[in-house]
Amino acid sequence: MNKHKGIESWIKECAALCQPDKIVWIDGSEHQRDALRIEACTTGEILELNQDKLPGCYYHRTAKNDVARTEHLTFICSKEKDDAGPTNNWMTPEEGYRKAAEIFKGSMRGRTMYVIPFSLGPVGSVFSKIGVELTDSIYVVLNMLIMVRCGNEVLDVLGENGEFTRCLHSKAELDESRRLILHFPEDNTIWSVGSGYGGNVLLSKKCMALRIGSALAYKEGWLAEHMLILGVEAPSGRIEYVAAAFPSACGKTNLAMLVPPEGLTRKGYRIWTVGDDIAWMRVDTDGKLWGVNPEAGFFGVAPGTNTKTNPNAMATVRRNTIFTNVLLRENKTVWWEGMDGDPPESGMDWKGDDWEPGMLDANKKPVVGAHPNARFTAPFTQCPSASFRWEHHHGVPISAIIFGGRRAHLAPLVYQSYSWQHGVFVGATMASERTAAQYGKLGEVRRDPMAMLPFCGYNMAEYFQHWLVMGQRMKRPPKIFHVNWFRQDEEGEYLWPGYGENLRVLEWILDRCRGEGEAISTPIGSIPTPDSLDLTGLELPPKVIEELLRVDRQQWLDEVDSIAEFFAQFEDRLPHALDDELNSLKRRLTAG
Ligand code: OXD
Ligand code: MN
Repeated sequence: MNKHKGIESWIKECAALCQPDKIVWIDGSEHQRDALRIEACTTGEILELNQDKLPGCYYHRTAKNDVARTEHLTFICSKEKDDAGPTNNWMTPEEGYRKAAEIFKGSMRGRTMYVIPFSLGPVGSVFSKIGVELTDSIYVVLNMLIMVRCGNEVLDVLGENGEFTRCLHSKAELDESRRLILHFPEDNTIWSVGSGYGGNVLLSKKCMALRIGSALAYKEGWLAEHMLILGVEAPSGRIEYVAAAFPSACGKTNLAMLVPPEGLTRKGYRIWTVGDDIAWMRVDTDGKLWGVNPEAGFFGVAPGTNTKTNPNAMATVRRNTIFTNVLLRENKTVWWEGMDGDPPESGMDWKGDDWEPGMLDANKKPVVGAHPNARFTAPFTQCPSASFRWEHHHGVPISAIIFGGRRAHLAPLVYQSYSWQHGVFVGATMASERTAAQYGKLGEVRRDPMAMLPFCGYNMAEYFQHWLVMGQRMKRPPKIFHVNWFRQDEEGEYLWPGYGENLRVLEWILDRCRGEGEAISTPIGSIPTPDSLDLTGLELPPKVIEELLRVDRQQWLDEVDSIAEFFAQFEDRLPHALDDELNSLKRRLTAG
């Protein structure tokens, strides 16, 4: 039960603003969850799926105008604009509270306000943080019960005076012109109104674990990152962990749950999933970086997921899963583009309209059954590759940090940075082609430092500086690498098979971390020698490998110009070390 006076008075304030009919505390019990499921099925907020085929699974459709994160409506509200930096939308806290309060006002009339106490990270760990989300959506409550550790046990840890992040959400009218996702790092507060899409409303995730989390991490000296964590178990039984940052919808979940290709499984390799989206990392007394996954579930992109691309995800979502904006079959199971087998003969699409394969819209474009950003929300522990270290309060030691993007050209399959500082430069200059997880033009290249562009809760120039300082604080910092699984040939065909085969690249990366594994120096970093990648059982002609690892000096010189342009926006806040790295890269590219 709650003993915290601060929570009580804050709830009163929020209730006075939103005017709910009722306030209900989420205690974390199965009994309460079941009752909420029944209530949401009765109102049509969710739909019960076929319980024989998909036990414990439910279905939800968001509003048609509310299917992805709305970065243009997402703001950092700090007193000084400079503290939000040039890459964030900014408002003063006064303006933010005033504008959002107009929308929140009376928005919960006729509705219930649910109070969800939650812990990011294992409950009670000194590394964990507590948040409380107030919401008028049962869909949000049911998702939060999967995504984070919720309920009374969290309140027990919070006690009478503990610090917590205040998260207020209301669907309000679900009107895009009255939607705002606001972060107040100086007040440890999040206000989200007018949306029902996960990335905007499961406030533990992008809003707290990343935007507010990164601001807290900067203040307190740790890292809150948009990264998966996985462990590679070698035939000897040794397990080494890597953390990897990729922009949204670039395969983080697939990589985190990787199944080794047959040859490597036979050798004795195995992957352990620690997290698929967010890593919180700290320097410990051993001088190493240790990471935890603060979440307790997966909020993964469904389209394209199948037993070939991600068999572990397919096994994870067989029960106790909420499916959002996928296709609903007549037998009350689900389907999405890129799932195994043939499409169903008919069904209801993500908009709730009748659907059949081959349908074309008014512009003669195929009508999809599932929205490209359709999602599954599933408990972490259901994943067959879930790491036994996941609940460990201390996390896992990180040997390597990997940055990656979706680049059809330019970036080779893998390269290693020359130092921590160079690695920070590699992360800071990451770029990727836009995917369906964000609004905007698909395919357009955007620079997305450390995959944190939409998630850094403060000035990104300070964030780069923070990364540089973190490196100095470690006796044995992880080595930093860059990968690109998406390089294409002239016909637009992918050169690298990806998926389970990516383990071959991870093997080389970990070899390098141990001081083993051969490499060749290039102007951009060290790439594998052709025979240092274990390609047994993979029939890739040497010419393809050569192309995958090729560094095109002219293309990279163009990249240098584009990086300089990107850096210019940070003006004199940009750490000199990054300018130095850019100059060194240019020098290496133009030398000999
Ligand atoms: C996500 C995202 O949902 O990055 O993880 O958009
Ligand atoms: Mn993400």
